[in-house]
Amino acid sequence: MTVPTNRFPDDFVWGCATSAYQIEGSPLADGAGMNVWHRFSHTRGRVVNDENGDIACDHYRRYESDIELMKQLGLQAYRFSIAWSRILPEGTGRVNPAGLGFYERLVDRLLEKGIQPTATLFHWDLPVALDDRGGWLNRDIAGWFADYAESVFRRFDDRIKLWATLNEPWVVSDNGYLHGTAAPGHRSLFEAPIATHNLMRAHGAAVQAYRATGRHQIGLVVNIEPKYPASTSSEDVAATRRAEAQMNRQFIEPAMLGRYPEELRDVFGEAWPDWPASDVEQIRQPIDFIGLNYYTRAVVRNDPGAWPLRAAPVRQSQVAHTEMGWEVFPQGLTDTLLWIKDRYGAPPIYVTENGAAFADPATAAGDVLDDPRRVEYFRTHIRAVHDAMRAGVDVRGYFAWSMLDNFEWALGYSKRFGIIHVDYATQKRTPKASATFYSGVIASNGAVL
Ligand code: LGS
Repeated sequence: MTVPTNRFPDDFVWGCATSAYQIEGSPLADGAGMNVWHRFSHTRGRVVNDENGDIACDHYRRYESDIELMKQLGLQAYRFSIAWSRILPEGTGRVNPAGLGFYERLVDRLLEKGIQPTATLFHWDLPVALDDRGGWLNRDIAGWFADYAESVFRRFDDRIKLWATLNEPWVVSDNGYLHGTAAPGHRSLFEAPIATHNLMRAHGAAVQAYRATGRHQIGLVVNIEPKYPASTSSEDVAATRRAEAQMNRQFIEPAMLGRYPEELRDVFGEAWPDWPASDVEQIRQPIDFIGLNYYTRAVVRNDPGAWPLRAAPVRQSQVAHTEMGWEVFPQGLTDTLLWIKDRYGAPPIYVTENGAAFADPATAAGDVLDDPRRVEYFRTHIRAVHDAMRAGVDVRGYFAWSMLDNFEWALGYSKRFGIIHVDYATQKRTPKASATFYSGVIASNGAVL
């Protein structure tokens, strides 16, 4: 594949990404079951300002006008997630036709507008009925997930050509079961490895189900934050390896190579079991692409007090940071794409999320809200993708996070990642300069970068 010097290949796909609980609102409408993020955000003290996704961007009711906005931007693809609890209110068994109906209307409208729908099956909103049966700690969840996936594949595989099983399983295991900062809010060294393993078994089972029923492409979406040692000391180098194994390889490694990183035993100690070889075999299913979510890097030092990693990030002064406190480091995206290519046999890759939170001005000067730092973030990161492609990485598409400002999990509505501003009091959408910029990137296939 030759990549032109000043633009992207003709078949490169440009899109935006969102997730169900973060934008839809109406989480219990039309017979949906409750999900763990609903329960978590309705528990006092879990989310900043005790905010929740009850209304969010009201996209469940405004999807038609939102798709019109996507059309105006010139988006070629839209990555959204399907809420398991809308499809199967009890998590297993009975299918809720109204839940399928919402995604049916969404997908058909996207197609009408010439926008390719791309679906993620699990973006963290587990049905509470399943959490009450142990959730990701229950071995049976691999089968539950495969059954849910199959009912969705059956209904939509004729219209959805790109599927992802899980979004960022690291966040579920690490934030949800190890540190307790995400739903279901557990803090346990022993639970996290079990959650990891069952997430990956579920991924493998869903891919197997897809091979039996689906005809297009399926992959796994992982968050990767490249780790660089703070010094050349052997302690810092070892700490960097632990952090890198725990965040960056814990999930992709079993999926692609059929083994877990050695370092996980060093991180989790006796809490990291020996898994049956047959499980790991099931996890390693050939997949059609890797979805990469990239936001930042980390410079890492040894820190015996940091539980359980014994590693801590070192803030880089003098360089730009986003509102989340994350360093702006586009080179890390090029490095990560090259790393995936070299380590995992050059799979096709989609950048399934990339973006930045900044405090935007409260009001627009004209019709457009000015967000120069977000524009710069996109410009430099999209260039970084191009650099990797010039160096031989097979990147097929790029999805900006996010189409709309939305519910940023435990941070509530305090952080805005959208290229379109949302006024939560009125639900008014206002494009930011980054939306105009991204439209230009799409229209010129990257030539304006
Ligand atoms: O909204 C989420 C975005 C925002 O930033 C989305 O639902 C997730 O898929 C994804 O995790 N998202 C995201 N991740 C950035 C993670 C960077 C971690 C840096 C931690 C430094 C302390």
